[in-house]
Amino acid sequence: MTAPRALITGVTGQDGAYLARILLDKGYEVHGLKRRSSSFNTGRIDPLIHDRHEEGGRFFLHYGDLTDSSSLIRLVSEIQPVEIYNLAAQSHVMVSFETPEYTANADATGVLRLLEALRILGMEKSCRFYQASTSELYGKVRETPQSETTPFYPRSPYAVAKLYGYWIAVNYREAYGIHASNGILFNHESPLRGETFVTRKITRAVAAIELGLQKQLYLGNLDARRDWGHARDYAEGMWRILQQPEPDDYVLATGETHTVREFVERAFARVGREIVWSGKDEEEIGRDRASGETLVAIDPAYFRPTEVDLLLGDPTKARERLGWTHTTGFTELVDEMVDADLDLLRVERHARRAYGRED
Ligand code: NDP
Ligand code: GDR
Repeated sequence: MTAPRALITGVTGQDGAYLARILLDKGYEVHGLKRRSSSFNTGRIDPLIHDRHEEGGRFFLHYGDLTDSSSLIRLVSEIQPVEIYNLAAQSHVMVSFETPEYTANADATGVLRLLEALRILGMEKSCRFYQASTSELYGKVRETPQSETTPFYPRSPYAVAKLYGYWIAVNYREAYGIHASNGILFNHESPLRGETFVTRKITRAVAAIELGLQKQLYLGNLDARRDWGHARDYAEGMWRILQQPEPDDYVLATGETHTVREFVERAFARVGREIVWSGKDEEEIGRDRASGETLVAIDPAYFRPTEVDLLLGDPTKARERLGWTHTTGFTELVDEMVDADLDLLRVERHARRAYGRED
């Protein structure tokens, strides 16, 4: 029996790396779209890359870009996937305020380009489509917990672009009968999370402070609340969404919310430090109770022009229809990320010493 073929855009990102592994384990032949970069950008998927000179590999990478229709049409035509997971995006909310036009091109029009590729190639009935939608669509809080029926109110160029992506997937489903589904995923993190998202920024800083490589951590809004889960669980949910006989839209979330401040506290607790807060607003600081050292301070540069204050998802539909539920809770997630960053920084420090770059 030939292996089902999947195409993952954004395969070099956090979710792409987890999903590629899950699909390979399920017996798929996995094709990933990667962008050209001046430095290596496959660090997260290197363990999956098979030497193409050897027999038996089921994981293939192709150059392409969501802003380049012709590359998308050519790739979809050559690969003939039965499932496309569209994970590629300029995914940083704060960066989207600096690059709004590019963000719209990749995150909104990029979705249209892929769906059009399916139509142009006559693959409306032969290929299922997953769109990486987001809890950022809910934006300005009007009801909690947020479910598939909660109205959207996006609060950033990123979220507005994703709103287009959401609706164009729904429209192509209704207009052309494409099996296109949206996963409305709440924040999910892991040791593979990009270093500029708040969770990874915190766990990396905690590890660096613990190893004496950094003195302080500067953050923005400590009061934002997020529903944080583990990326591995959410990648499994993406696959389950595409296995449904009918396309539909699903919230994946833990149903628990925590502040950025709580994340900081747990991350430092993992290395045995207790944070005591004092001061207000931009003057607020977090001190180590034992030593009195200031470990956390505010840098207003990280405040966003418009913020999403509270995200809390209701995953009931995913639980009932997909049998999906998260398996990693908040504390376990934070601890895993801190431990992984400690390991990583120890290896980096060892390498620097070995090359004589550090005493
Ligand atoms: P990452 O930022 O880790 O990965 C994004 C991926 O998209 C990378 O592979 C990146 O390539 C690629 N990419 C960016 N722009 C383009 C482009 N123009 N053409 C082709 N590829 C491009 O994001 P995550 O893995 O965390 O998220 C995956 C998807 O899910 C994204 O669409 C994100 O918006 C969405 N999402 C994420 C959530 C989360 O909490 N993680 C929650 C809800 C939705 P490169 O490696 O070269 O930069
Ligand atoms: P988010 O994730 O915007 O929710 O988008 P991020 O981790 O960037 O921010 C979460 C919250 O933390 C606050 N914050 C900071 N954020 C960053 N990045 N850096 C800081 O120093 C800092 N200090 C405080 C933010 O203001 C915010 O409230 C993520 C992305 O993965 C999106 O692609 C995805 O769609 C959503 O999650 C769901």
